[in-house]
Amino acid sequence: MVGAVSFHDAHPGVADLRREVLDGLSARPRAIPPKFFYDERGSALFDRICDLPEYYQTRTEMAILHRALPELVDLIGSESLLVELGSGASKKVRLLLEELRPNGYVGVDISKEFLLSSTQALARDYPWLEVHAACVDFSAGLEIPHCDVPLHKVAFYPGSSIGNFDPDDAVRLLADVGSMVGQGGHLLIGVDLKKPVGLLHAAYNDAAGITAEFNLNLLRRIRTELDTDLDPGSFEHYAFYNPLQGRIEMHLISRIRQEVRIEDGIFAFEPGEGIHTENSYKYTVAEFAGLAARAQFRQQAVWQDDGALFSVQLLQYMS
Ligand code: AVI
Repeated sequence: MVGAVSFHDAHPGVADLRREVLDGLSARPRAIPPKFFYDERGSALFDRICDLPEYYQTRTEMAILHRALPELVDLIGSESLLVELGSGASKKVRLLLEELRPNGYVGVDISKEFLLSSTQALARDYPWLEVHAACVDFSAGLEIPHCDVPLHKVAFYPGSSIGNFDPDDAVRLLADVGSMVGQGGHLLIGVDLKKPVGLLHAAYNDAAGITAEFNLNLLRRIRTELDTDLDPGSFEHYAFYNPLQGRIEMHLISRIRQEVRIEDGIFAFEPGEGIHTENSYKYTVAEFAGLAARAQFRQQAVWQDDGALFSVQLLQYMS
């Protein structure tokens, strides 16, 4: 398919949101999975986060990729199928497409609107490329269409989204990616590194308040899509680095004592009581090698910036 996009939709619907919100608020500690941040407004807010001065990750990863490209092309070779996980705005992948010139591209994302517009733009700008879009929640398994072709498979998972999974779930996801790319296949992945706490704190508590808006948007989404009396203004954003777990934690904290009705559930909150909305794990290069090895991947090459803020890692599946 040239100049057009084939589209596969397994987008989680409002029933998934209802079930996971009701289950998550009934559990202790209360938690709602971060995948629900990414409705249209949430994806747009995340794009704004990526441009914030405090959020070093996006620009640092871009610069690392730029420098690594010649070596990457040598290591990966041509005749490949590039599968981008969490493709969102797909800016970084353009660098790869132009240098690698793969035979095909599959964009995979949970956010339908962003996925469609980004893959359509790629199909328009690269008419030589076969472009597919798969709207899939890959945290629930990696059944991706169009991957059943005899080409060298390269998964691309930028942005350190792997950090949003607890380590055991991250290993499961990497193992799924391994089965998808097959023996000798590659995973090119962005991994955020451990660093001084002040830098991390600033990145998740930006002065403009965009990260707070992003976190609170989860409540706006619940308010819009479910039957509820929830007032997002009665909660506040709270993010901190937990050094024992090696992760940033984001929470939504109730400002007041209140009872919130969502569908037919009633949830009581004391002032200061919260909902855990996201973890963002940070790794050393050696720690991530250990995680990758548990999923049968070997670290083939690692690139990082001079300040050792972020890394881009080429992993090869060795099962
Ligand atoms: C998508 N993910 C890698 C981001 C992160 O840094 O964990 C999401 C995010 N949360 C707050 N700011 C950005």
